[in-house]
Amino acid sequence: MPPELISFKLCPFVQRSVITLKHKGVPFDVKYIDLENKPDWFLRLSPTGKVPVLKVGDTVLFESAVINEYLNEVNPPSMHPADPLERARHRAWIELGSDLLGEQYRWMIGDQATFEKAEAALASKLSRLEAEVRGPFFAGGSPCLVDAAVAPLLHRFEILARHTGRDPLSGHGPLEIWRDEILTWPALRESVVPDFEPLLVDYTRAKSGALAGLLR
Ligand SMILES: N[C@@H](CCC(=O)N[C@@H](CS)C(=O)NCC(=O)O)C(=O)O
Repeated sequence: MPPELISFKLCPFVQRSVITLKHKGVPFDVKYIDLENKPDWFLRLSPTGKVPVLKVGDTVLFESAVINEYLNEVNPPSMHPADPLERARHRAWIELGSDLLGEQYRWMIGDQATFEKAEAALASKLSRLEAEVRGPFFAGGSPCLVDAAVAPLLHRFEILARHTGRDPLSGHGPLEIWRDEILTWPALRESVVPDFEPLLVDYTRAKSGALAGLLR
Protein backbone atom coordinates (compact mmCIF):
# COMPACT_ATOMS: atom_id res chain seq x y z
CA MET A 1 0.00 0.00 0.00
CA PRO A 2 1.42 3.45 -0.86
CA PRO A 3 1.90 5.90 2.02
CA GLU A 4 -0.94 8.36 2.56
CA LEU A 5 -0.22 12.06 3.07
CA ILE A 6 -2.78 14.12 4.97
CA SER A 7 -2.58 17.54 3.40
CA PHE A 8 -3.80 21.12 3.22
CA LYS A 9 -3.37 22.68 -0.23
CA LEU A 10 -1.56 25.81 0.97
CA CYS A 11 0.62 24.32 3.71
CA PRO A 12 4.35 24.88 3.09
CA PHE A 13 5.24 22.11 5.54
CA VAL A 14 3.16 19.60 3.56
CA GLN A 15 4.79 20.90 0.40
CA ARG A 16 8.21 19.96 1.80
CA SER A 17 7.17 16.32 2.01
CA VAL A 18 5.49 16.32 -1.40
CA ILE A 19 8.73 17.66 -2.89
CA THR A 20 10.71 14.81 -1.32
CA LEU A 21 8.15 12.20 -2.44
CA LYS A 22 8.15 13.59 -5.99
CA HIS A 23 11.93 13.96 -6.19
CA LYS A 24 12.36 10.36 -5.13
CA GLY A 25 9.56 9.10 -7.38
CA VAL A 26 7.62 7.52 -4.50
CA PRO A 27 3.95 6.81 -5.30
CA PHE A 28 1.61 8.12 -2.57
CA ASP A 29 -2.04 8.92 -1.89
CA VAL A 30 -3.20 12.36 -0.72
CA LYS A 31 -6.13 13.25 1.49
CA TYR A 32 -6.94 16.97 1.78
CA ILE A 33 -8.54 18.32 4.92
CA ASP A 34 -10.05 21.66 5.91
CA LEU A 35 -7.90 23.06 8.73
CA GLU A 36 -10.75 25.37 9.80
CA ASN A 37 -12.90 22.31 10.33
CA LYS A 38 -10.63 19.40 11.19
CA PRO A 39 -12.33 16.03 10.87
CA ASP A 40 -12.48 13.83 13.99
CA TRP A 41 -10.53 11.01 12.31
CA PHE A 42 -7.67 13.49 11.70
CA LEU A 43 -7.66 14.74 15.30
CA ARG A 44 -7.50 11.14 16.50
CA LEU A 45 -4.53 10.55 14.17
CA SER A 46 -2.47 13.70 14.68
CA PRO A 47 -1.08 14.46 18.17
CA THR A 48 -0.41 18.10 17.20
CA GLY A 49 -3.55 18.64 15.11
CA LYS A 50 -1.24 19.81 12.30
CA VAL A 51 -0.47 18.66 8.79
CA PRO A 52 1.50 17.03 7.29
CA VAL A 53 0.77 13.57 8.61
CA LEU A 54 2.14 10.58 6.72
CA LYS A 55 0.47 7.22 7.27
CA VAL A 56 2.77 4.31 6.48
CA GLY A 57 0.62 1.23 6.97
CA ASP A 58 -0.69 1.65 10.51
CA THR A 59 2.16 3.92 11.56
CA VAL A 60 1.50 7.64 11.85
CA LEU A 61 4.36 10.09 11.25
CA PHE A 62 4.11 13.83 11.89
CA GLU A 63 6.48 16.85 11.62
CA SER A 64 7.65 17.61 8.09
CA ALA A 65 11.38 17.39 8.85
CA VAL A 66 10.94 13.96 10.44
CA ILE A 67 8.78 12.73 7.56
CA ASN A 68 11.45 13.88 5.12
CA GLU A 69 14.21 12.14 7.08
CA TYR A 70 12.22 8.89 6.95
CA LEU A 71 11.45 9.22 3.23
CA ASN A 72 15.11 9.93 2.57
CA GLU A 73 16.32 6.89 4.53
CA VAL A 74 14.04 4.37 2.85
CA ASN A 75 14.36 5.74 -0.69
CA PRO A 76 18.03 6.00 -1.71
CA PRO A 77 20.07 7.75 -2.94
CA SER A 78 20.33 9.97 0.10
CA MET A 79 19.63 13.70 -0.09
CA HIS A 80 21.83 14.18 3.00
CA PRO A 81 25.64 14.51 3.16
CA ALA A 82 27.54 11.36 4.18
CA ASP A 83 29.64 13.17 6.79
CA PRO A 84 27.88 13.29 10.22
CA LEU A 85 28.99 16.83 11.01
CA GLU A 86 27.91 18.11 7.62
CA ARG A 87 24.60 16.23 7.98
CA ALA A 88 24.02 17.87 11.36
CA ARG A 89 24.78 21.27 9.80
CA HIS A 90 22.16 20.61 7.12
CA ARG A 91 19.62 19.71 9.82
CA ALA A 92 20.38 23.00 11.56
CA TRP A 93 19.59 24.93 8.37
CA ILE A 94 16.39 22.91 7.93
CA GLU A 95 15.43 24.20 11.41
CA LEU A 96 16.13 27.74 10.27
CA GLY A 97 13.93 27.01 7.23
CA SER A 98 11.05 26.20 9.61
CA ASP A 99 11.67 29.41 11.53
CA LEU A 100 11.69 31.40 8.28
CA LEU A 101 8.34 29.86 7.26
CA GLY A 102 6.89 31.24 10.50
CA GLU A 103 8.30 34.70 9.75
CA GLN A 104 6.99 34.50 6.20
CA TYR A 105 3.49 33.64 7.45
CA ARG A 106 3.49 36.62 9.83
CA TRP A 107 4.75 38.82 6.97
CA MET A 108 1.96 37.48 4.74
CA ILE A 109 -0.99 37.94 7.10
CA GLY A 110 0.10 40.37 9.84
CA ASP A 111 -1.01 43.94 10.50
CA GLN A 112 1.45 46.76 9.72
CA ALA A 113 3.47 46.37 12.94
CA THR A 114 3.69 42.57 12.59
CA PHE A 115 4.54 42.89 8.91
CA GLU A 116 7.41 45.32 9.60
CA LYS A 117 8.78 43.20 12.42
CA ALA A 118 8.63 40.06 10.27
CA GLU A 119 10.27 41.84 7.34
CA ALA A 120 13.19 42.95 9.57
CA ALA A 121 13.57 39.43 10.98
CA LEU A 122 13.46 37.98 7.47
CA ALA A 123 16.16 40.38 6.26
CA SER A 124 18.52 39.37 9.03
CA LYS A 125 17.89 35.60 8.85
CA LEU A 126 17.95 35.54 5.04
CA SER A 127 21.38 37.20 5.14
CA ARG A 128 22.66 34.36 7.32
CA LEU A 129 21.15 31.74 5.01
CA GLU A 130 22.55 33.49 1.95
CA ALA A 131 26.09 33.03 3.25
CA GLU A 132 25.59 29.24 3.33
CA VAL A 133 24.28 28.60 -0.18
CA ARG A 134 26.86 27.05 -2.47
CA GLY A 135 24.65 27.24 -5.57
CA PRO A 136 22.81 26.58 -7.67
CA PHE A 137 21.20 24.32 -5.02
CA PHE A 138 22.00 24.64 -1.30
CA ALA A 139 24.98 22.29 -1.36
CA GLY A 140 25.93 22.39 -5.03
CA GLY A 141 24.69 20.74 -8.19
CA SER A 142 21.95 18.47 -6.85
CA PRO A 143 19.07 19.00 -4.43
CA CYS A 144 19.39 17.96 -0.79
CA LEU A 145 16.91 17.93 2.10
CA VAL A 146 17.67 21.61 2.83
CA ASP A 147 16.39 22.40 -0.67
CA ALA A 148 13.20 20.43 0.00
CA ALA A 149 12.73 22.28 3.30
CA VAL A 150 13.36 25.81 2.00
CA ALA A 151 11.80 25.49 -1.48
CA PRO A 152 8.24 26.34 -0.28
CA LEU A 153 9.56 29.58 1.25
CA LEU A 154 11.33 30.66 -1.95
CA HIS A 155 8.32 29.61 -4.05
CA ARG A 156 5.90 31.76 -1.99
CA PHE A 157 8.20 34.79 -2.06
CA GLU A 158 8.38 34.58 -5.85
CA ILE A 159 4.59 34.44 -6.27
CA LEU A 160 3.83 37.16 -3.73
CA ALA A 161 6.54 39.45 -5.15
CA ARG A 162 4.83 39.33 -8.56
CA HIS A 163 1.49 40.25 -6.99
CA THR A 164 2.65 42.90 -4.49
CA GLY A 165 5.97 44.29 -5.73
CA ARG A 166 7.45 43.41 -2.32
CA ASP A 167 10.29 40.89 -2.37
CA PRO A 168 12.28 40.02 0.76
CA LEU A 169 14.74 38.09 -1.46
CA SER A 170 15.62 41.23 -3.39
CA GLY A 171 19.25 42.19 -2.81
CA HIS A 172 20.12 38.67 -1.59
CA GLY A 173 21.81 37.62 -4.85
CA PRO A 174 22.68 34.01 -3.93
CA LEU A 175 19.13 33.44 -2.68
CA GLU A 176 17.69 34.83 -5.92
CA ILE A 177 19.88 32.42 -7.92
CA TRP A 178 18.84 29.58 -5.62
CA ARG A 179 15.14 30.53 -5.98
CA ASP A 180 15.43 30.54 -9.78
CA GLU A 181 17.01 27.07 -9.74
CA ILE A 182 14.39 25.78 -7.28
CA LEU A 183 11.59 27.04 -9.55
CA THR A 184 12.85 24.86 -12.42
CA TRP A 185 13.09 21.77 -10.17
CA PRO A 186 10.44 19.27 -11.42
CA ALA A 187 9.69 18.12 -7.85
CA LEU A 188 8.84 21.73 -6.89
CA ARG A 189 6.68 22.32 -9.94
CA GLU A 190 4.71 19.12 -9.22
CA SER A 191 4.39 19.79 -5.50
CA VAL A 192 1.30 22.02 -5.53
CA VAL A 193 -2.21 21.90 -6.96
CA PRO A 194 -2.66 23.55 -10.40
CA ASP A 195 -4.52 26.57 -8.95
CA PHE A 196 -1.99 27.11 -6.15
CA GLU A 197 -1.09 30.67 -7.16
CA PRO A 198 -4.64 32.12 -7.13
CA LEU A 199 -5.38 30.18 -3.94
CA LEU A 200 -2.32 31.71 -2.23
CA VAL A 201 -3.18 35.21 -3.41
CA ASP A 202 -6.84 34.84 -2.34
CA TYR A 203 -5.74 33.52 1.06
CA THR A 204 -3.42 36.50 1.54
CA ARG A 205 -6.17 38.92 0.50
CA ALA A 206 -8.69 37.29 2.84
CA LYS A 207 -6.34 37.72 5.81
CA SER A 208 -6.47 41.53 5.25
CA GLY A 209 -2.98 42.12 6.62
CA ALA A 210 -0.51 44.81 5.51
CA LEU A 211 0.67 42.69 2.56
CA ALA A 212 -2.93 42.28 1.33
CA GLY A 213 -3.03 46.07 0.99
CA LEU A 214 -0.18 45.85 -1.53
CA LEU A 215 -1.90 43.26 -3.77
CA ARG A 216 -2.59 44.60 -7.23
N1 LIG B 1 6.34 21.89 12.70
C1 LIG B 1 5.27 21.40 11.87
C2 LIG B 1 4.43 22.58 11.42
C3 LIG B 1 3.19 22.14 10.64
C4 LIG B 1 2.14 23.25 10.57
O1 LIG B 1 2.29 24.33 11.20
N2 LIG B 1 1.06 22.97 9.84
C5 LIG B 1 -0.04 23.92 9.81
C6 LIG B 1 -0.53 24.17 8.37
S1 LIG B 1 0.70 24.93 7.37
C7 LIG B 1 -1.23 23.32 10.53
O2 LIG B 1 -1.54 22.16 10.38
N3 LIG B 1 -1.93 24.14 11.30
C8 LIG B 1 -3.12 23.74 11.96
C9 LIG B 1 -3.18 24.22 13.38
O3 LIG B 1 -2.18 24.75 13.87
O4 LIG B 1 -4.23 24.05 13.99
C10 LIG B 1 5.86 20.63 10.68
O5 LIG B 1 7.01 20.94 10.29
O6 LIG B 1 5.22 19.69 10.18
